[in-house]
Amino acid sequence: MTTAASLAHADINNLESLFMPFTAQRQFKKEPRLLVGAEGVHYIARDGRRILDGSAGLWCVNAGHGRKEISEAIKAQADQMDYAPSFQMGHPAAFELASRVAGIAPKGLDTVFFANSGSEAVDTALKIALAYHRARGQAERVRFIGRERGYHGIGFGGMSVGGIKANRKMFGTMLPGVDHLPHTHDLARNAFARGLPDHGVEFADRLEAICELHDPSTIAAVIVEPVPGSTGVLPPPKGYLQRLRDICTKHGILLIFDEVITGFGRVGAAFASEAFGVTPDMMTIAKGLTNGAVPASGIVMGRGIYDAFMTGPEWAIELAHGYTYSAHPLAVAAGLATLDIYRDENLFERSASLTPKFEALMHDMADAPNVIDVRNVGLMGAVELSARPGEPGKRGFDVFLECFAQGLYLRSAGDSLAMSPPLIVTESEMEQMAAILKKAIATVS
Ligand code: PXG
Ligand code: PLP
Repeated sequence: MTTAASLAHADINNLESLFMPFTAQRQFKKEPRLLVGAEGVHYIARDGRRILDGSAGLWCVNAGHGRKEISEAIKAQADQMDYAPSFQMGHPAAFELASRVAGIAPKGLDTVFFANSGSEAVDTALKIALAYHRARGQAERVRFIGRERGYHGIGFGGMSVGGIKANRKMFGTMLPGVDHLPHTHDLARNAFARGLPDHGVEFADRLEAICELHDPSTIAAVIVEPVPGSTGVLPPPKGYLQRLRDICTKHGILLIFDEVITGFGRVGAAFASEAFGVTPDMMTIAKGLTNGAVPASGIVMGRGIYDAFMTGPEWAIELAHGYTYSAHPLAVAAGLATLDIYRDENLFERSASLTPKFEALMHDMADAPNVIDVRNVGLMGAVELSARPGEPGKRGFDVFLECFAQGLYLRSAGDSLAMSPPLIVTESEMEQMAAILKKAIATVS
């Protein structure tokens, strides 16, 4: 039997067979950072050290690690029914999870399609947008508008609407018919803003110009993250998201919020759309849906979108799209147990109530060396360092390595260090995290 102990001592003489995702793997394989256990807000490293998890894994372990309620639900489901086909068949818990998600989603978003990753959710949302317009006789709506510095996963759709140069430049021509809004990161006017910055609502007006350029009747959807996470936590300027909403509504364009990171309490409410009071036509969810325990994602949409497909003969498939593992029983079991924890422990409210302390700790780093910005909203925040000349991202990476050496795992995004602790974190654990980060910034020159 494979035990935790045997896993911890698995053969690491062969690190070469694995091609690692988004990793500087030659550096990694020289000095591997291996995790073998996790509990609460800590990882256990292979050398036995306890490492604070400042990023909730990859922004997904919102209820903290080692939740028995979740692992037991997964085990029970695996024993009862390991797999069930999701095409032309169903299992009850899938319907239950959809209605539970609808129950916490903003009013009007009441129908859920399941996929397995954020990337799949994004590509699904884009396909639903195209098919929705076509079903309503607007087949000419084929363009998508994304945003610079946006991250929407790595499928061809998500990469194309995404706005991260490094993620695109290796991969050729992308989807046709995609344009991008400007990003809203404005250091000159908004550096060290607390919460939503005051300046930049007018960045949304670029959408009007883009609509004019392409003819708005050719645009299917606009997709943005309410708060871009991967490019270093960029809270939206006050009024910005509402302005995007108004322009989309005016032109009959679907507005998609990619809530893969911002969903499930990250910004002090169930979803960012609730926190900011702006409701999209669809939102993509993943990560916190199952606390990261089993891959799962979804697209939450208004009934009007679903109904638009319910036209042909009743025996015919209405949406020619789906995944072998849509609503996988283990993922659904994990999702239901996760939503129970969020409810029973009031974790979305907890995120909101921890926000002032988190904000203070983040902004306390403003006077550390090389810090050019601090940003925060809810329990997501970032410290941005100036880039070393000719080495963009290297200083941030060095701080990441120093933090890990000092007992803190967190994400570096270029020269920004992003913090997004599990929502169960205590104030004193947040203090420990911030102290390590601040010291690491000072140590790494
Ligand atoms: N949309 C958004 C907004 C995301 O943040 C995805 C889609 C894609 O999800 P999947 O499950 O396909 O990875 C994401 C994922 C980081 C980091 O540290 C962020 C993500 C994934 C891994 C690392 O910035 N976001
Ligand atoms: N490739 C092949 C050969 C398949 O048969 C399938 C699904 O049946 C897929 C890819 C898609 O896999 P998934 O449904 O897990 O996305």
